[in-house]
Amino acid sequence: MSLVRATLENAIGTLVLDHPEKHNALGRRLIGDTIAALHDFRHQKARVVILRAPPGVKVWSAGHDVTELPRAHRDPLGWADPLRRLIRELEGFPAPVIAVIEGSVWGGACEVAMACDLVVAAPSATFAITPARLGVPYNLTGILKFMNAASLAVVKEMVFTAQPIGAARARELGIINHLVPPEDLERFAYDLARQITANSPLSISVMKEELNILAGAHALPPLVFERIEGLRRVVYDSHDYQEGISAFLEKRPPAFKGE
Ligand code: LCV
Repeated sequence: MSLVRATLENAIGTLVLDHPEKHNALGRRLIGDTIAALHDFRHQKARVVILRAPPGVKVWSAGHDVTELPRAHRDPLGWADPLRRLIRELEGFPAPVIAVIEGSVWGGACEVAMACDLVVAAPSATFAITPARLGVPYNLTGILKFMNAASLAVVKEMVFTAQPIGAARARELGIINHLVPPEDLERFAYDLARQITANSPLSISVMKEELNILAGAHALPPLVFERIEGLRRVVYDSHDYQEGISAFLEKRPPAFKGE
């Protein structure tokens, strides 16, 4: 049984993340179902996709499924990781994806929301970037996604504290496009979608790709890239990484030693 519900009407695809038992934790099954639905929408030439959780949820997504993270000595966010694949699918989708958000958004799910083209959120939405809470060395394209969504100072605060920020502040900071009362959220999102479907899908598709290419256009000398990857390896090879994952799974606060 699929962990997502996908419908298509008037060229607007609706994709509902629906794994409440794990708060829509982004595990390989949920991500696989989401990617399959996106492929289906692409085939059916959807002109907009709305990505949401069921109305009224307390948690939009709890982020990467921590139980599926490697326990040690492997990059937890490597190229083939399901979360990385989902991010690339969202950015590569040939039409705008609108994230409609109620409830809390954690870790990699923040990147998913920011990989969408527009974000419409209710006042209940919160956003927490959590790698530091788990001892995870986030990957470069993910960090760049955050930097394209907020100022450097804001990204540093969110990454270093791992604390949630609220919807009103996220709106102020431009992380979300619109802050809408929950009772108006659905109508608002579909009105926005209809504004987009009324325009040229070819023109929008190429401008989405241009914008994403330019947003990711940061020259990085191979030496610097290799240094970053070496530093990230020190982290995911560390005791702290294993402690962060174990503490989460054992439902206790982590005791990081900095080694
Ligand atoms: C697996 C989960 C999860 C989960 N994975 O309900 O960005 S990075 O680098 O950090 C990246 C690696 C990443 O995204 O990591 C994940 C970051 N996510 C978080 O830190 C959020 C972790 N979850 C929570 O803090 C709580 O679950 C929230 C606040 C979301 C909801 O709390 P609540 O008390 O309502 P539970 O914690 O009881 O969760 C219900 C079940 O879902 C599991 C959790 O272990 C529990 O399973 P059991 O019923 O078997 O105990 N769960 C929640 N989040 N990310 N499993």
